Amino acid sequence: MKAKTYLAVDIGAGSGRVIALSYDGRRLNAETVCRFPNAPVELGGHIFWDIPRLVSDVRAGLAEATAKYGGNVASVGIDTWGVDYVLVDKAGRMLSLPYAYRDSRNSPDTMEKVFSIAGRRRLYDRTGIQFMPFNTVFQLYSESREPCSLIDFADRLLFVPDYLNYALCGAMENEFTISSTSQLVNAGTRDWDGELLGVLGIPERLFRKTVMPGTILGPVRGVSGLEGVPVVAVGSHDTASAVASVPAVSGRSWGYIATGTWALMGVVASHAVINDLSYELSYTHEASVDGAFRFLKNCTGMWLVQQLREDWRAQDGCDTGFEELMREAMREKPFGFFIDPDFREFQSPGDMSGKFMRYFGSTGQKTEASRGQLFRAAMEGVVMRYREVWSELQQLTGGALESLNMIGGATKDAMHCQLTADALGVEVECGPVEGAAMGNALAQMKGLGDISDFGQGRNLVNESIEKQYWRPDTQSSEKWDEAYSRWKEIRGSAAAS
Ligand code: LFR
Repeated sequence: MKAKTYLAVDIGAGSGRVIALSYDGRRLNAETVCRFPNAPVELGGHIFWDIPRLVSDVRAGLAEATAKYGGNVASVGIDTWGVDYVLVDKAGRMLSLPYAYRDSRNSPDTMEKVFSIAGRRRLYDRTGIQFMPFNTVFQLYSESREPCSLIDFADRLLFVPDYLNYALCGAMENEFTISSTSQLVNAGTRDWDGELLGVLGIPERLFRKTVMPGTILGPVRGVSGLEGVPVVAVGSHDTASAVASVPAVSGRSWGYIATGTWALMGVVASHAVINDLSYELSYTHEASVDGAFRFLKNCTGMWLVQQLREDWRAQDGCDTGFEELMREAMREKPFGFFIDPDFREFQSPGDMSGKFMRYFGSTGQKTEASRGQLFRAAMEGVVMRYREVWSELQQLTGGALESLNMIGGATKDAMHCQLTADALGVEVECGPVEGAAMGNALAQMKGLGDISDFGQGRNLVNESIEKQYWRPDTQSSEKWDEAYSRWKEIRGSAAAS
């Protein structure tokens, strides 16, 4: 067959990429066409996403891909991070740049206010979504309390990928997986929760019935050479696309970690698991590309080491690469320092090394640490949390998990993969690195009828990539057990202080 190319636009909270996924009838081959930065802009003490810039970078990236793949391009799909949104008026004009989810507006205080109106337990029982201060429900509540709320002028709410689709082809839709990140979709009806919206005073007119991944939205406009090529709604939430790419085909029940700035760890569940335990542990039920649930925990991923690197770049005026930093960290002794990666202070950008030092001080640890030690503490903290989540998942699924797949950018880091295997004591199957882009392409293929279902998609990814396997070092398991107990103690003391 003549090769077909699906263009996947995959944008994270730090950068975006256009990736060409070429299919020759047997394998799907990923090639990165271009990358562009995605940095929030600061205005009036708040941080916002620079949407006009993203629109022009996406167009430029697609034009570059078209120059290379020309007539082979079958379709285009866009995925991004979750929760953030654009409000548009009746004429389709953007009312403001969207707040970035790490903005200080999104604080636990707002969550408390929403709980006092909607009820914490009721909110969970209806949506099954993990409580995170930046969920759209809390952001919209903040907006509605502004003295001059943009909601009054808004006709529609479009999540960031919905808006980019609109800019590219003129279709204004709310895609299902990205909508599910809002905490406004009912886990039972799988539709917008009208009662919840009513209680919170958020107008229902902002939302439309969601469309599923694979829906053809309309032809590309304004990119020369691509006119007429369809834009397909994909798993527009990057994590939905990433999870769609997990090449789990062994028949064993599997869990996954979708790695990047975040680490999303969970299972795909056909039914919601909303009960006392999932509520207490605050597990999420975002939507999968095929309408099932991504029952998972949002854990802090590479964010901490990205921020440490950023600090040091600012201090030194030059950038040290990840490999170099990883090597420095590997030379340090294990378990010298402990941090809780989900500690609240660590969630906002800036001065991460200072924040680590203050954390060490307040939890009775040494307050002098080398860069290698800081980096190592971040990585070990991240995998300690994986270990905890893995055991919670076993509990929540009745001990059913037999294997673990890790996908996404951070599977390139040997240290990360080995530490994960060691911390969990399980073999970790890694790949694809380009998880979100591959999953994005699978939804395009589904929409165009090139695969019949997403199960076929997993098989295709499995045929297309070289997986890597990381086995736990059994010699060190006792040391990990001790360190894990110590890590929990320290985390407890930080929470108490
Ligand atoms: C990962 C991700 C997570 C989401 C976070 C914020 O890129 O999409 O799934 O919780 O970003 O939107």
